[in-house]
Amino acid sequence: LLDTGMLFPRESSSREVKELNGLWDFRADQSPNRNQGFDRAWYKSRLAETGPVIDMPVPASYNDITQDPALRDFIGWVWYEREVVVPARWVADGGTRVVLRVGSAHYYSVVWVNGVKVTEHDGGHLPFEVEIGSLIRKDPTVPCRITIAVNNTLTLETLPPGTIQHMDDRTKYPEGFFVQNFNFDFFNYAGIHRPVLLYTTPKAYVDDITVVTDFLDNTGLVKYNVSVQGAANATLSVTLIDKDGRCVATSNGPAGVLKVVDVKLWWPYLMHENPGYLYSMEVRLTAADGKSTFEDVYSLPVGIRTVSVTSTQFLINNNFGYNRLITDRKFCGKSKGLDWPLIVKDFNLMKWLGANSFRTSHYPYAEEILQMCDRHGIVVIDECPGVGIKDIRSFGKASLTHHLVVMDELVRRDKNHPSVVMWSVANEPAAEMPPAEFYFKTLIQHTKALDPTRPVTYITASNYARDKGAPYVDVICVNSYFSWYHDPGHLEVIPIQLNTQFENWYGKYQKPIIQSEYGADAVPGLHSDPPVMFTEEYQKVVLQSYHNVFDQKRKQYVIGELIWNFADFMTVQGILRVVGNKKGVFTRQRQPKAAAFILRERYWRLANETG
Ligand code: GCB
Repeated sequence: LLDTGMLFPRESSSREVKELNGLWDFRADQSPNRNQGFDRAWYKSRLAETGPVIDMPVPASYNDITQDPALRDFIGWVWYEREVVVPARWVADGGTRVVLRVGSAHYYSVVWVNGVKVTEHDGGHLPFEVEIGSLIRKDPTVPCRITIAVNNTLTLETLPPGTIQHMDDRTKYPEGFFVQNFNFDFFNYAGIHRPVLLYTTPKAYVDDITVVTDFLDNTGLVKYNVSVQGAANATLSVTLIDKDGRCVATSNGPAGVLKVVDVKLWWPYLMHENPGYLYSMEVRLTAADGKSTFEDVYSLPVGIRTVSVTSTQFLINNNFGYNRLITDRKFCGKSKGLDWPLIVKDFNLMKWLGANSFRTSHYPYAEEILQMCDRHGIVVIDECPGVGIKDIRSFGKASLTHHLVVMDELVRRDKNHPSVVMWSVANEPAAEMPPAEFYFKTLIQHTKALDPTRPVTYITASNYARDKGAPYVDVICVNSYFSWYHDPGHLEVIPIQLNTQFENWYGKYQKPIIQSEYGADAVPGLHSDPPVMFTEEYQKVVLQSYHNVFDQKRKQYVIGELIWNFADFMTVQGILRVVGNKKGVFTRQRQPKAAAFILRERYWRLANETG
């Protein structure tokens, strides 16, 4: 298990944050083995001294930034560097920790500070950090040089997995030609995707906080655990503050229960007139080491709610009714880099639709997005990057071990978000293969041990009778593309095939079911009546036909519907895709297709039905 916390960096009276977003120097290592940067130690001096550099924005994917197809499709190590002037007060008193934090970089990262390697990280979607105080020069006029090398190569042991295929036939391919293969269709965008920053804490500090919430009648319960580093005998005081700034409960010590009289629960959007209610839990640490006294303050937003599953229902605060307003937000925009205007636009579009939920297909989204979900009452199925586990070799021991660590990192990062109501450990794995049983049993049990409070699932597209992991999930999540990948063009098969799908799964497992993907590509502006594939009309009819079946089953055991997809997104090039996946109900530029109006009408109608 991981032995340190990964609290989101927040400013407080004891903590400062300095963002390193903006332009960094950048170079892709184009050498045949992609290893020149390491062979020639590019981290030892300024990157500009060892070769040409270009401007690269951080956070962003590098792929679409230039007009160079070689950089768009680049596989291997790329190098980022920037200098930062560290405030003198951070190094002056010796009582401050300075931490370098990367929100995420895809996929494998190595970090140097002033030419000294400080950390590496395996995994493309979760944060990592390292204390760098001892490497910062005391002379405030000497800037601190940060170098980050990032490699996007996917192997059988990465998550998602992939393989590199070398093409040695010189009558067909140029010298050194190779391709990266994988089993997912979104473009493998790469680079430093989330903010890089420096933050400080005192030497004795709050390292991690875990909250689990509950309620009894109208008393809210916040069970908390705080771990401390850097002090053997720190004193902790904990205060819960409501939105009006009133203190509603207090406690002392590293663990306890805060009791909130007349609690305001955290509710999803459109399930309550006051969705996304958050308290603020202020943790105050005091410690002394003989010479000096340290005080650290960290404030964690807390939403008080419960989540539970029965054989037919998914309940939030013991209330059934969230089950029908689900959609799915997928990265889009220019790339995968954190993009505030796009995030806010997407939340506005979700609210316009009347949607109240999404799955983080197919990797963990930025913490900033989950914070928005907490505040707006958007319910999240938090999915790890376990997409495309199709090759039997990626069910091996090394892959499983890495997958367990990724779940450790994901739960550590996201465990306190009220918006996160379920973990998804994978998307469409080859769950009928024999090793899938042990793999998913282990993975799901591990996730439940990390977090006993949330249901765990994975998203399946396997046959109900042969899926080896389904016995271990709490909720069945099924993807299906009737009249698209199966029986293309035959809309009339949807009612019968979808009914059969639900009856088979429910009959075998008696667990609630979410339709976790369904949809059809629509090239905006293409029209045809009667509908044909790829037109807006065809997409509309596919959605409507699915909805008719959902309406028969949703009062029984179908607890959610997630269209595929919120918006169009870029994919690898291939004969199935016309400049990307067009199953969005919005275009990549966030304009509605005809199907968006179908959803808007439906979601608001359903909201008002139970509202
Ligand atoms: C799926 C995948 C999703 C794809 C989608 C499609 O089953 O889970 O990642 O984008 O199908 O459109 O093919």
